[in-house]
Amino acid sequence: REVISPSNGASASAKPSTDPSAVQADVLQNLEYVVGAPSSKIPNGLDASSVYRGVAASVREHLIDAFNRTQDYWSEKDPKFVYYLSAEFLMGRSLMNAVQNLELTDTYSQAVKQLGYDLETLRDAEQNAALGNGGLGRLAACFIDSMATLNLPGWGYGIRYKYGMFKQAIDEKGYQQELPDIWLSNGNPWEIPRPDITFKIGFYGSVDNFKWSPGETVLAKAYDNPIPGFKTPTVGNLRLWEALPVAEFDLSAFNEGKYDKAVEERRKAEDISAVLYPNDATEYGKELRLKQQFFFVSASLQDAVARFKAKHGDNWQLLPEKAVFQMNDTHPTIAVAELMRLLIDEQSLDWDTAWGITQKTLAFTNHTVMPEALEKWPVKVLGKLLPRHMEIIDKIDQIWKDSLKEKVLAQVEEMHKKNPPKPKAAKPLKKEVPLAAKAEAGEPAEDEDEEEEEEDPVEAALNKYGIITENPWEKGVKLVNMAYLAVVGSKAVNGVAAIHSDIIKRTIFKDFYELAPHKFQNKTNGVTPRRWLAWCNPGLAALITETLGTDTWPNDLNLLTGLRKHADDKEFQKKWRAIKHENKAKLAAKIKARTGVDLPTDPLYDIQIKRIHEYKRQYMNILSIIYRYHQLKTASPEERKKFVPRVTIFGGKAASAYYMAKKIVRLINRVGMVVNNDPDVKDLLKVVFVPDYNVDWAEALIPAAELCQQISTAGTEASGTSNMKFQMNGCLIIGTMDGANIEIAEEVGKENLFIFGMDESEVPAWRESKRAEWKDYDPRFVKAIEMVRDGTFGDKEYFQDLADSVYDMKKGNDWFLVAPDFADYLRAQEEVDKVYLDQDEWTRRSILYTAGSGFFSSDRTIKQYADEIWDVVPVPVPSS
Ligand code: CRA
Repeated sequence: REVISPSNGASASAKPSTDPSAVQADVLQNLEYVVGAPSSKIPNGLDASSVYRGVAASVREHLIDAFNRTQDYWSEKDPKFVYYLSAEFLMGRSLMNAVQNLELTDTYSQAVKQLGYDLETLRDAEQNAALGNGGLGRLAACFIDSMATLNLPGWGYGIRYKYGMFKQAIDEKGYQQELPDIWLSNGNPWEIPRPDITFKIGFYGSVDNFKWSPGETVLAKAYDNPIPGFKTPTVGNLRLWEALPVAEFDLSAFNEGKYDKAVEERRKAEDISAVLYPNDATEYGKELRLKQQFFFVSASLQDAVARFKAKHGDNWQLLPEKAVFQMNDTHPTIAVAELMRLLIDEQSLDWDTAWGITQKTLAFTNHTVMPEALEKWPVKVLGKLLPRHMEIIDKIDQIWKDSLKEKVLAQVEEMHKKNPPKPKAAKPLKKEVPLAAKAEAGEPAEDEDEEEEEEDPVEAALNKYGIITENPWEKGVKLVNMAYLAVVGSKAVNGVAAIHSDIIKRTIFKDFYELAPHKFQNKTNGVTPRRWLAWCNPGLAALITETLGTDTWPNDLNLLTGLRKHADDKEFQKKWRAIKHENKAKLAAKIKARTGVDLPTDPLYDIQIKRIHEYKRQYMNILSIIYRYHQLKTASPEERKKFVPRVTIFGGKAASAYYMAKKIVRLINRVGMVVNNDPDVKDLLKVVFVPDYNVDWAEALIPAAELCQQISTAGTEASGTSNMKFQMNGCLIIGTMDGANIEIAEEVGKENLFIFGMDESEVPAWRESKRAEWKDYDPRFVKAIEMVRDGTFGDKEYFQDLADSVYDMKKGNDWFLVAPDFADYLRAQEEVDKVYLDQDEWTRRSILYTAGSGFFSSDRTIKQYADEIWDVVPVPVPSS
């Protein structure tokens, strides 16, 4: 082995070298002086984790070098910046992404090879940064990747959670277990601590004549995470905040022997950035959560405002020309009140001026129409934690309601003209609550027997659209509707796919839309084609580059349309298929290593990976597999021969308090245990649940998938983003006309997807009336439910209420339409089998999927945000 001695290599002050020998020397130096590996052990005798840390420390030098150049340049040019405020950034691993984005893959591969390692092995030594739940958090990660790649001046702002998304284990009985994610235990080479950048964050206390005296104060300390763009010297920034006590240690308490009290401050402060709430698309409603939200929002706004002030003094009217804050769902929406507070209380602006600036500086993205996920804070809780903000919100609400009055009066008069008021108002219908909401938000207080007081219709309407409203399920309890606050305080409001942006205008934000239609926009989600195609599927990436004759497609994904003309080419199809097969084999090996299950590589690989949720209908998928199993068990030898072999893979975490989701996880695992061990089944059917699904798993699963399940009840999945990742990797979709599936169908041709089920316009009527009369259960559905009930998969008792939830209308309500969609779902599944038998046709479609995926690059999404909402232009950093 050739080993270059450290002294030949990098010098402390020089720019990091890209020559493999010098890089190797640099790695050795970092191993010795950063990792602390004794030189006697280098290069042999070191474990992969240590070598990984040495390599990461070396890559970090390249990142920091370009990061400093970028940030200095932007600071000097002073362009408008976008600040992406998000409670979640689901980054995954950084080593390979950094090396590849910096175009140093060959350099580092060679350098570590000479030390006896390969980059692939080192890659696995890295912990996943799982500071997010699911789609929303991963979207934020894709967005900052695109911002850097497009040279857009901008930063992400979030929380440096000490513990990220819990680790999921599946025990031998099939239950989900949650374990803490101690992701920082080996340090984090991808961050730069900034002990000099801190802000004070206040909570509680009192307000006297508009002056807030917080009762508790903590420090927010910054950590910068450089975000490399691809084929550009630009390196962006993700600034995450850690909570620390203002006073480190109470010495007098310590001296009195009160050790607990002495460290109490520290613990109380650290709690704020300790854990990520493991809830996806659901509200959690805990005071600590609100504390987290205000903590990172206040730190980020103070930081940006301070930077503005350092450059522009008190010229606050200029703020909207220099900064825009994008609020990622309702989690950061306290920003509306905090920006007002900063401008009024700290910078002495008057209300109207501050309000004008705020409304031009903030923008809001809504990610869901699930009522339980639209955060509403009790006035009591918000008022106690943030008394000054509550005052500000009160005033915003008053002004908003005043502006509504005229419209509401006219509506009521109109209504009275058509329908003269009856002497006694009819009792409102009981609000129907999806099971998910019941499980996670707790049952609403029922006070049905109480006589309803007659309400003034104007008051009632104002209550409905007010930012502050009465809780419909709990009399006398007032709530702050954070989504409404965001809509009123923002210059733009967007949904995340065409259908979703349309639905929010008709439903949750109807009145807001009618009053200010110009605010409402659509920004269909996208994903970064670097991580989700070029890096995770090197085989396919190489074939694409060879076929298109260019390697620039990851920056210009519409070039993929050039693949269309090869879709029918048999030779090309063969190459395409071979790559898929190789990816399947790699995945099978990984699954074998992690779960012990042996998977054949010839069957159709059918994958559903996403958070476990009733609306995503993993339950419907497993019911169809249960039925398939039944068919296999009862098939004649002739029928068996016609079976199209399938490997069905699931992955996803259930929120720890989500009762039904946990049962679904268990059911899938139990079905797997039975099916995979049944000698009758052989290789015709396999059911695997990959434990601890995360970004890393996704990078292995998606390139191997041939069919993916995007089967949410129409109207419930705002967009979906795994659908786009699968599409890029040539995976066919079985799905409903929901979220971004609709736009994918437009790009690929609807006939090339396996579409089934009710569409969005049919769902409400079904829920309201048809369901009550419906008796027409498909016998195959009845059979599958029976098998859940009769103990085929063990634990009869445990699964009864899961069965009831879609079948027994007295006990459940099948809110997500599993029963009525089931027959059409099976029809689509049969169609899948039929097409899979024709491998050329399957491959033709697969090529068309990838060819039609250009629109779903997050570069396109971010360009649209920049042009249509942010008004931020690229500022490319000159190459040094
Ligand atoms: N759960 C939506 O449900 C969407 C992502 C990103 C979600 C997905 O359909 O693709 O956001 N919503 O836009 C959400 O988190 C709070 O709401 C999601 O990830």
